Amino acid sequence: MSHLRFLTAGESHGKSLTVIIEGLPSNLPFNFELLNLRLAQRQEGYGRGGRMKIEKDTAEITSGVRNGKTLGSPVAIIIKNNDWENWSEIMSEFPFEIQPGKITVPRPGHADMTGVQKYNFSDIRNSIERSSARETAARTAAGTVAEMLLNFFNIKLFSFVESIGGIYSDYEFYAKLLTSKNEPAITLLEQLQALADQSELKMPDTEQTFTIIEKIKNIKKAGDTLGGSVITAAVNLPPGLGSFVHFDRKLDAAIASSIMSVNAVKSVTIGGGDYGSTLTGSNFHDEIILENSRYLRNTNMAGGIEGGISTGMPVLVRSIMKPISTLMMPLKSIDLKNNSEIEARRERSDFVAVPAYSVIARAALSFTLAQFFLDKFSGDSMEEIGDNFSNFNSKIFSRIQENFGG
Ligand code: EPS
Repeated sequence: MSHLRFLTAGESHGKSLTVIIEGLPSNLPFNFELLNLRLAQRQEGYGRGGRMKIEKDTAEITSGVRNGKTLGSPVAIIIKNNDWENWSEIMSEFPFEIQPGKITVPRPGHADMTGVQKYNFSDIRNSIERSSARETAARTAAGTVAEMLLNFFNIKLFSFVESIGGIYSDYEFYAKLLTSKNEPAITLLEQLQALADQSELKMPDTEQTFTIIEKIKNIKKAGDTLGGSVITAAVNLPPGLGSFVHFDRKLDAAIASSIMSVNAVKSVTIGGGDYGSTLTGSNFHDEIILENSRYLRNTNMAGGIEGGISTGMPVLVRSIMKPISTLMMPLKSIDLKNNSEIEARRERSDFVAVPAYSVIARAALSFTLAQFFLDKFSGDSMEEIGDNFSNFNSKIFSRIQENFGG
């Protein structure tokens, strides 16, 4: 498997987030603008809470990049938490001089209870800090560096909101993507992304945006929260990423894992997987066609992956984020200090984070695709990888003719 990997560190209200990306080749032009754009986009979206007014995420590159290009050494990125100054005593690394108030009531749906049970904590604050979705800023940074690598080879990434609180976009765009050929799907994705980039909800539909914002306002007033679904895609991938030879080399399984690991994600579907329980085989599967010396598909229910291997069609992923679990109209819980029944704790939080999640999902998909890309076309410099990539790509068709031609 590819050596490309990353590690993040950082508590939500600690000093900063750190990410180290290891296994990048040398000579990748570093797109500082794209990195800060993705970090800023992750902070946007109607429905965020007070914290996003405090933070202004920017990436400080502390190693691995010189003169605008990667060196092949680990790339380290720091993102400061502006909120730290309000938390420096509560989050101090040194023994407390005065013990801050302990949190003893776990919120349903959060990692509060599971963290306490697993790590033997005496303060739920210790569960909250690392399980917070603040960590996704660091993951977005890692994924955006991967996106730079993919962009270099003309592989483009897309991600936007499909629905929030059960209200879908007017356009039946996911069904269209699943039933389109390669080129029309790329054009449609470009159009949808351009629309989504202008929307406060990162949703390619201005009419529904208004209805949904009204719904979020009402939900917020009622002390409740909403989830939603996101479509994430990659185009211009070569065929041949991933493998069927072993379960841990399947591209679809790896994508599902990296997307599902984003906070609050409860469902991931590749292509038209959701329709697999109702359609017949002849309606589900994509016919193989020959277009400009490329074996492609007439439709894309497989979501660009067959047998755990990329087909060359767009990779299509639909995922679902559950509603935020911090409620201002709390559910019941138990106070761990005396086991009495009590309402769960209210605290500052987002009401809807689906637009932000769409940015994180793109980063998660990018990182996994870059791992599989480097696995197939491995090399120490971008030039060496480029040679391996074009050598494979330019010969796919002719090799099949040699192998099967009469
Ligand atoms: C989060 C709770 C909120 C969110 C946070 C995720 O933070 P706070 O507890 O400081 O109000 O704003 O998201 C981020 C900080 C972020 O950068 O996305 C949670 O409990 O997961």
